[in-house]
Amino acid sequence: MTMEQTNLLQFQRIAIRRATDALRASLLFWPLILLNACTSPLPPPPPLEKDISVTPTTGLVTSENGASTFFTVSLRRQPTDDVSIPIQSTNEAEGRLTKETISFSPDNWSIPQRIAVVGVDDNIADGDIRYTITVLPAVSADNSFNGADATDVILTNIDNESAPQPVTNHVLYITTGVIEISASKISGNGVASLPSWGYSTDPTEAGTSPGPIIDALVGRPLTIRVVNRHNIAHQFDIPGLFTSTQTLLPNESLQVEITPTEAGIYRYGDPDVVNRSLGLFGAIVVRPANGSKTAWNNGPAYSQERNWVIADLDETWNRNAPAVNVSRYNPNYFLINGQNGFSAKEDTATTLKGSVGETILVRIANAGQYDQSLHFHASHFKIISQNGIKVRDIREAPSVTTINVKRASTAMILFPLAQPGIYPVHVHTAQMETGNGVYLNGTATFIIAEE
Ligand SMILES: [Cu+2]
Repeated sequence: MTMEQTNLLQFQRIAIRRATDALRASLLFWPLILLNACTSPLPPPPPLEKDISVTPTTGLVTSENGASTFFTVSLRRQPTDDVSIPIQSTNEAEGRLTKETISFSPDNWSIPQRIAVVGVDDNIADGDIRYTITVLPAVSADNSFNGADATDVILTNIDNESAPQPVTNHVLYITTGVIEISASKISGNGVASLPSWGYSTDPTEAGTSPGPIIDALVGRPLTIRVVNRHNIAHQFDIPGLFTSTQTLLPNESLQVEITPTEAGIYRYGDPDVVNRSLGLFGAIVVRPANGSKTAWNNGPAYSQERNWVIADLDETWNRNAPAVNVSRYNPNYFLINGQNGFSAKEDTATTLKGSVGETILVRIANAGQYDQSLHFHASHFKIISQNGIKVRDIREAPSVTTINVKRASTAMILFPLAQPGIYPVHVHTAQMETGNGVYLNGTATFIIAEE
């Protein structure tokens, strides 16, 4: 089958001899893959923006206390007819304009116009938020101005609520638990209860795997007391933040005292790979000291965040623990945040759900023994850090559709919700898309973008 510029919109017949469930499901993804692979010709260039001057275009600040600022718009030559330039705020909850259109006539064209932008207050500790005043293409009967699209203005609205301070004293109990695997709604297959090891914050409760996400701030001391309520010895570490050779016998405890210096996601857990595979892992999320919605201090901004702890699990290890055959690890479950695909696709803490135009920071920690190559449909995205190493300049980071999160590593990506619709995120290794052989019950979730 050949797709070309000239026949892109024509349907082509494809004969399918025997459609298995897997093939039928993957055919659903076909149109998306084709759309990504094909390009359309560039439209003719719009009139040059240089005839309309906007200054400044960056560095402007408003505040939730109501502080306003302004930018100046001027024409560089006389038009033959009236020129109107529509303007819009991309975020009226942070900054608003006092007019919607800038108008120049052949008489007043030489007088620059000052455009005020006013900071808008809210009662949310949402940090300093970047927004844009979009300068839309000019409308004029003078064809040499009509469609001229000047540069947009980037502003920051300073927050006036202090950020909520996360709890700084934590206790994690090492204990046992159960991972519940849900069934396919269509076939009813896949349900299972898998014994696991995990962490709990309450000594009377079962442990979860992953353990609870611990929130922390750069520069703020954090303590975690780890108590071994399990019947064998364990250790605890946080690669990049804390190492210890101390062995915790049953009922012994260990005190972690750290002050994080770099924002990001860190994996915590048992440094022994067997104990980790049986469920002893979790994540710490460190945010910038000022609580702003940026990946790190002065780093890229986001509007929503998600944290994914992914892992693989060999059921025979979990059922026989601690007597596992270390030379035979054949994982048959692949989980995001302890959930199989059918659950993760509906879990609001996991799905990338939001409005078109939002950017979601996804922090990922792979606690498993296998690399996971995650493919995001719908949009290209930027990988902004891997294993704590940040990209120097986000603008120069390549736009990709897949990230390979290596075993025992971490990564952060910025995912833009660019177009409305529901799209899959899935792993690009066939077996990892399954939960004990049930297709689509492995590593998978959804991107859900609303208009
Ligand atoms: Cu894919």
